[in-house]
Amino acid sequence: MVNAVAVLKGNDVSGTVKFSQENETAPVVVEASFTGLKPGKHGFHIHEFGDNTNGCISAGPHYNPHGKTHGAPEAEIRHAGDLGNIIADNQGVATMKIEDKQLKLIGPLSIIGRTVIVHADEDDLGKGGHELSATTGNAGDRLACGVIGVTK
Ligand SMILES: [Cu+2]
Ligand SMILES: [Zn+2]
Repeated sequence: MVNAVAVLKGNDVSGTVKFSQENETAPVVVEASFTGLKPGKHGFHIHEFGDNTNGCISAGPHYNPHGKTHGAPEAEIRHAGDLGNIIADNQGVATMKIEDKQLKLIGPLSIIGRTVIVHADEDDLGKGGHELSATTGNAGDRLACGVIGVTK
């Protein structure tokens, strides 16, 4: 079992995202909770770099080790880092628990040391017809980010 955690901090938004993977072939369980969001959907991704030197911008593009286009979490063609949207309630609170088959905590494609980001806008899952749909889902600004680290 490998466990990892990211603590996200932004101006208004904060949250925690926990990851665990039982073994090399098991899906990764992702458990996220956020406060301070605007009600509605917010793009939620793993970005390539664990670098927050210049804030969330330094985390680079979506983690995409297989050179694919942006997509929905359940799609075959997606970035490995594409986790879709989290949905905030009227109090700005969002919680989510999913299992993901493309993320890894074990092996050369591990996401440990990379960055989790929550965005201002909805991720259109590649289907919005915007010029950014195929790369970012047009999810807008990076509201909060945190680097994924090993935990017990
Ligand atoms: Cu993102
Ligand atoms: Zn993507």
